[in-house]
Amino acid sequence: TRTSVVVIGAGPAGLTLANVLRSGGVDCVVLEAENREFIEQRPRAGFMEEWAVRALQARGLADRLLQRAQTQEKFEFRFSGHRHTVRPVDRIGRRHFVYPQPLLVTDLVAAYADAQGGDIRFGVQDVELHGLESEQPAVSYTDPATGERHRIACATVAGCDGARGVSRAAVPEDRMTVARHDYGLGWLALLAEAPPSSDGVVFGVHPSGFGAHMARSPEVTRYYLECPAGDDPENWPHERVWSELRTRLAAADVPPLNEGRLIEKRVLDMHNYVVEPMRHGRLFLAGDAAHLVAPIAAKGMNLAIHDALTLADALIADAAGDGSALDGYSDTCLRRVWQYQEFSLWFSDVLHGASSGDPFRAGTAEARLRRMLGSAAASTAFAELYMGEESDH
Ligand code: RFL
Repeated sequence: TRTSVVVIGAGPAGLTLANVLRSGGVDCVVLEAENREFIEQRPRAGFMEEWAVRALQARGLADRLLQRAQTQEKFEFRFSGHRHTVRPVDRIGRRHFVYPQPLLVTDLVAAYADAQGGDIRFGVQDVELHGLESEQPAVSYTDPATGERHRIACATVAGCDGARGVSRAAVPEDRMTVARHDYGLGWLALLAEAPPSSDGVVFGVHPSGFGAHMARSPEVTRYYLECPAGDDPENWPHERVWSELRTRLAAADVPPLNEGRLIEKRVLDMHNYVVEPMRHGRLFLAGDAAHLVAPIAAKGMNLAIHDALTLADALIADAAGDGSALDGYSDTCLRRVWQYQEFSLWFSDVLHGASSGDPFRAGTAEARLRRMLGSAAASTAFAELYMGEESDH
């Protein structure tokens, strides 16, 4: 077979790219290692920045999202027994949309495969990339049903296969740099079958560790607890989780937390990386395949969507004879990526200083918090980054 673009990976990056390419008249094939049910249920992100929602809306990809997503207009910091509310919408007029990633993935698969009749192959195995530095690259894979190898010739390969994919590994080591940062700590990521206990995000900054509460839906709430990197989720039985959450999210005059069954419990080691450039020959990397940003500031999916829209527009222009946007793809994306990485690092210091065991870090972290809460300018600057940079998309 032959197509213009082979998209490896059906996460937010690959699916956004495939939808926009197809509407723009560029044919593509999507290869996904998992099956459809699996990717439509994999729990992950929840916050979408407003520009991303508007950009998907402009391309007809946000109908269900706009019907179902809640918006998040304020968040709260709790420390030293007090609560402090920030309302970014009052400062910069932007809000977060709360839309769980599996719902977005479900909508994007339906828009591409069902509504547009796009070609997406699930459960593919042993994906390999070929001839990336030639004019005739190709991608091969094993069909799980028949065990046969297939090869798709193409003009462009889009590596959208996430942090553990194969695309990045296809780039020779001396052709890219990988910048890494390890926070040296973990977050226990929890989903509780319990209604939210607050109508916004709550960040608990506490000497025994950071804790967070994030509404996901009327029935489900996401919580995070700072823990040692590499910790075993089995060390966190139900009672310990709820007792730590009560401690770390405590403040005067707050209602008790709504407790419920824990339906997800996994430890995320907090680290970041950035691959530069995000291109090698005819391979373009997008989303987590190119850069991982620890979920501290809820940026990963938003960056994935930004890359995908930038790449889709550039490939459509390239097909029409204008390759300049494609040449600028990596630089354009990396500017936003580094802004968001820097913000994550800054925010991590604020959230984890109190529990670092280092009184100097604890002091400077509290100073940052107080500045952010006490100064309109500092609070606006925070809101602009937390709510996400504006975009032309
Ligand atoms: P994905 O979503 O990982 O999709 C990659 C797809 O590629 C497939 N794949 C392969 N397919 C074929 N062949 C191979 N060899 C393959 N290897 C892998 C995979 O099965 C998968 O379907 O990457 P993408 O599209 O770049 O999207 C990135 C986002 O998923 C990620 O950045 C976010 O989930 C990060 N994140 C958050 N981002 C936000 O913007 N806001 C949030 O609130 C937020 N919360 C989170 C998060 C990530 C979390 N985890 C689990 C790390 C909360 C958590 C707990």
